[in-house]
Amino acid sequence: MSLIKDLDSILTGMNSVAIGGHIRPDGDCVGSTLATYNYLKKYYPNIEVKLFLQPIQDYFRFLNLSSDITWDLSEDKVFDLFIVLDCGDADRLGDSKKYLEKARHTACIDHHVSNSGFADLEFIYPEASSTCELVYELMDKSKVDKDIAECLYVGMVHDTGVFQYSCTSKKTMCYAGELMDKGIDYSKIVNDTFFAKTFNENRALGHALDKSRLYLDGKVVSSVFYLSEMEEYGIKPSELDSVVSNLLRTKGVEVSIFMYEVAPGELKVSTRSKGKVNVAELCMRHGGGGHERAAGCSCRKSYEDGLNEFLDELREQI
Ligand SMILES: [Mn+2]
Repeated sequence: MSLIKDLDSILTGMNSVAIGGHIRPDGDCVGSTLATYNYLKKYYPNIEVKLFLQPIQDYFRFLNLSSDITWDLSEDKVFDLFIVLDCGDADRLGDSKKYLEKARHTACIDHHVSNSGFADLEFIYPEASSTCELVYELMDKSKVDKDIAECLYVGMVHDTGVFQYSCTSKKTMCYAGELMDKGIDYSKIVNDTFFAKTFNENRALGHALDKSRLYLDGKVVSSVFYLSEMEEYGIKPSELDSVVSNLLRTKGVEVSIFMYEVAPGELKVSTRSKGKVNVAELCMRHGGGGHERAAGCSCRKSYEDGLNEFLDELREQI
């Protein structure tokens, strides 16, 4: 295992490179892989490069060369180098892992605390806000053009909750400022990829907030959404992603809980904390997991019974 000095140094002598990220790619995963892909396409035209990712959200499609992303894994190819980005575990690559296993060289650029160290070349810093921050650090900054800057900015915005979460550092802000200098439409990027919602999503969010109730002297807020309501509002469960963080904005609240039905009799539980309560521990006791301030699990009881269990456990901590 050795440390990556810069991106250019690991590309010299390579004829074929594969780039991959985690399954169900988020903004940082899409941004870091596409930034690297654009860099190779522009400055290393002689390298054959492939970018393997599962289908991405429509709002990331404005990024340059996003249409080159493929999940066609039928070719039996041995790449000179496989670059893994924003992925702490080889299994989270999904089926593209087979190219990693056969590649002559492997590199990993990542910021997950849990990274198991599976590549020959590494650049892993859990304190970094995003993988995009690390990718920018490894690139020759004079070669970062507007297309690459847009990709990197998307990743930083998404993994910091628009520069809000505690992972945001002075360095993050400095890098973001340098990317703004490349002429990107930073305001549009934030709105279109992070805040914008469909009309139905917004109406459903309003309904979920309207149904919310306070518990434990106003320290916990909770709401629920059933399949019948999703049908009524014309939305999918994945379009309720922002409800739980919106609930947490309630003044005086320490923990927000949002449950939504994913199949008859099965609720998905999503929790957020402002910091006093470790919701990862709470969800782990119910077979789930996550981070201290954002975690989830499943519930096969009624909403009322499930919520009462959580409240009993939270009562001691709050
Ligand atoms: Mn990330």
